[in-house]
Amino acid sequence: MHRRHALRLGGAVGLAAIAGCSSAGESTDTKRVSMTDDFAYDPERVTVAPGTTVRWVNDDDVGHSVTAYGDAIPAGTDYFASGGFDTERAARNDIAGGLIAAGDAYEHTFTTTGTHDYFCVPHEGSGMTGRVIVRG
Ligand SMILES: [Cu+2]
Repeated sequence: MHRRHALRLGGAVGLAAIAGCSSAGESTDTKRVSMTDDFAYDPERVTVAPGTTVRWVNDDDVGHSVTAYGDAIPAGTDYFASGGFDTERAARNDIAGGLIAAGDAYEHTFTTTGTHDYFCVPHEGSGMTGRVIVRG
């Protein structure tokens, strides 16, 4: 969809169309969170409806992870972490394996209502933490 707009329109008009296209493409089913160069998730806290996919995009030039706190997600919900780890411990033990490279993204679809707290393994000490609240 973006490519089609880009081909049809050139220059600044094309860029504006792409920008408009992009925001229109972010339906209520997807929420974008940026990983920024101040070691932060932006927005740090999002509230979404069940079934929403949160897409974390690394807009920084160093790697970051999205790693759930195993004891700060709703009981019975699947653990989530970039790198596909099953536990927080496994994610902490393989820092490199969970890193999202510059420009890359990680997605997780939230189905369970409640609060989901997560952090970046290498930058937790710098306060790089975030929260997804799923509210029906
Ligand atoms: Cu980080």
